[in-house]
Amino acid sequence: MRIGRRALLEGLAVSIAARSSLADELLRFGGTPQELATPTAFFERLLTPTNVFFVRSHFGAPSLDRTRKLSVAGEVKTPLELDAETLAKTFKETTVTAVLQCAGNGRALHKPRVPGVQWVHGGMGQATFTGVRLKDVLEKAGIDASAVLHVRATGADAPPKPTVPAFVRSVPLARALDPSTLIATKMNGEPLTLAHGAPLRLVLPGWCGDHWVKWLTSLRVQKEEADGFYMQTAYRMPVPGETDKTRPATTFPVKSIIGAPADGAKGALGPQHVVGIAFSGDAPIKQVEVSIDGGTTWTKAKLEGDAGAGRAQVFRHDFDQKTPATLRAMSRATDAKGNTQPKEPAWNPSGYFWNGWHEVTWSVA
Ligand SMILES: Nc1nc2c(c(=O)[nH]1)N[C@H]1C(S)=C(S)[C@@H](COP(=O)(O)O)O[C@H]1N2
Ligand SMILES: [Mo]
Repeated sequence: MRIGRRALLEGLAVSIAARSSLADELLRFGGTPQELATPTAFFERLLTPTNVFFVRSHFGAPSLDRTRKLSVAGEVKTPLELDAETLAKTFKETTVTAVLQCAGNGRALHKPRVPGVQWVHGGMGQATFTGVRLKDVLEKAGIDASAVLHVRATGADAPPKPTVPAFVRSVPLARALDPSTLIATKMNGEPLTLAHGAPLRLVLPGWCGDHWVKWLTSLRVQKEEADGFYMQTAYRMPVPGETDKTRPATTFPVKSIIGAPADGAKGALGPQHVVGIAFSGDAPIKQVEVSIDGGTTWTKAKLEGDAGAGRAQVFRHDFDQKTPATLRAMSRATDAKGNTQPKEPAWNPSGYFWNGWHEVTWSVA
């Protein structure tokens, strides 16, 4: 079955070679190079290398233009036109470590199946993002921070034909003014690659990837949420208790993924190391529990890395296996607000935010 094959592919243990920006290790969906998954094997470390970092671009990248200007306009006192160089000279540089995750990551695991990119676990990664605070840029342009406003963002990528809607998004002003929201110029310490939005992209730690507009060309402060398919139809979740009402998908839920051992691996007797990453868009991770008896008993794993909302930590659970066996490990994370990864996440019509317990099976002899 296709899900099985995908899961297997995403889980394959691959060695990382320093290669071009779009590494061979990335796992391709369909025929386009713009839906590329990070192999699960990379989720045993804090930072996902850029050359295996998942890519999701609806229409493909525009040309690479590191001097492309970003305009800041709308309900502002002084409209601005800035390129990456001016931005870096004018505003203070900041770095955040954050998970970038597609809202549809895990879609292949929702039951019943939902059409769309069939991500298993690889529609995500964690990187450091460096740039300037969106807040500083908006304040320089002059905004009324007390008004109910939205910041509409567009990128330089164009739809394949005029009848296809452009990728236009907006974020509420309050989120735009959050100190963690950046206009990034660098990822993992290097200038942004074209696939990841060079020269400028939005970064919104804790919120799903569709808000992280790449190849940024325009920011417009306006009274309404942005119009158009990508804001009004796609990337929305049902509002609980209200029929036919939806709201934009924003904060991704608590989740953990086991990066090693790989599902289906064959290993040696002796020390076994279950390693993965855990994160929540809503709050720092409080604990990750691992079960090696099918969910009957759970042990707290060791956590590594700094805790923070929208930020992944590594978890580890070691045990010793003296006799040949087929082993199974399950992980479940809980965040500081008490949200716990469910065994079976709630289904939704677009197949967003799958965050069920992760399980791997391997054998030792
Ligand atoms: N301009 C533009 N920005 C975009 C997209 C796009 O198609 N065009 N895709 C979005 C989606 S749905 C996701 S999940 C992230 C993926 O970011 P990445 O390709 O750097 O991993 O970019 C977002 N930003
Ligand atoms: Mo996405």
